[in-house]
Amino acid sequence: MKQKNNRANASCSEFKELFRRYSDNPILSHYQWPYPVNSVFNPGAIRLIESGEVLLLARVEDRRGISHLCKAVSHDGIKEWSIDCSPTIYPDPEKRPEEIWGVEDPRITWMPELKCYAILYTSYSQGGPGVSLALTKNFKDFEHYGMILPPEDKDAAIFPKRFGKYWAVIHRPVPASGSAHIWISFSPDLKHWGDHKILIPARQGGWWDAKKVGLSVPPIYTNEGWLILYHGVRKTASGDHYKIGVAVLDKENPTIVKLRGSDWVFGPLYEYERVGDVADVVFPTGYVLNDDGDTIQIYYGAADKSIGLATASIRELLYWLTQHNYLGTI
Ligand code: BMA
Repeated sequence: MKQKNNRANASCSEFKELFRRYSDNPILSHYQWPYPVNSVFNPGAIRLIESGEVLLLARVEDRRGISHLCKAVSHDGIKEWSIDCSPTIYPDPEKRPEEIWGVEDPRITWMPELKCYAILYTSYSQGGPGVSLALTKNFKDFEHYGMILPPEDKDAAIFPKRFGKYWAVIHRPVPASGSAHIWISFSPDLKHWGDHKILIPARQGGWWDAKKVGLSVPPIYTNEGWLILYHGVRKTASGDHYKIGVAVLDKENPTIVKLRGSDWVFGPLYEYERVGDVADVVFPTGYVLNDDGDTIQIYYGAADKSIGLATASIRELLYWLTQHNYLGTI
């Protein structure tokens, strides 16, 4: 029982948080927006290939309750954001009926082979939320692929490379009954998706990630494999509580989960994370890697209202995982 010994040996003073919040959180909120909106949260994030600047594509909920995506760019990804004066990706139900109730929660990946950025986002259709794909080179012109995975499905991101001939997407369908697990699917052309497999199952019973799990930020390439941050949702008498956990997938075969942490590593703590439009939510959707090749800046929605920033060390997360690995679900 390696896990038990580790716990017994760790004194309180040795405990160090793996995610470290920026002292001036939240870094972006609806007060800063150049036009009237209800909330700004769950942003996709990417370091721009040409300029090295950090681009966030925030989910912005307007005062009708319908979301669009709006970009904000900054040199250091912390302050002095230059925010688009109007929506960057606006739902267009005439061309894309699946977007009738908005577009939400983007995840961005740079695709070296295609020389463009891939954005996976939730389209809120009359049949429920599904996963849509758009490609872009400049975040001004977008090639829309439409809904690639039908409702109910969300929390999707694409890997930056093919495995053999196939692109791979991680996503989270919701079944009519039972638990909602994280899945992986493959496609030869980005349009037709198959070979669907459960990747990270929700645990059961009293676990923090029982019943419902979903991918957070896009998969992070490391020497040990693909580092995955995911959210777990626990149903409580006072509503759903969101916490963040970590796992590692095999580098060459991402259907293999090598490590999965037993404990959550990040959860709602401060007022801006505990009080908002939805209480007790931290919801990371984007990260950028810093110049040291180890520190990641993680961007997260706080209580479905504003955007927070936390940093973590890939090395520390991987080491922690080796000490807290538990692949079971019971
Ligand atoms: C999820 C998504 C997110 C939201 C979260 C917490 O299901 O809808 O957009 O941030 O719930 O409300």
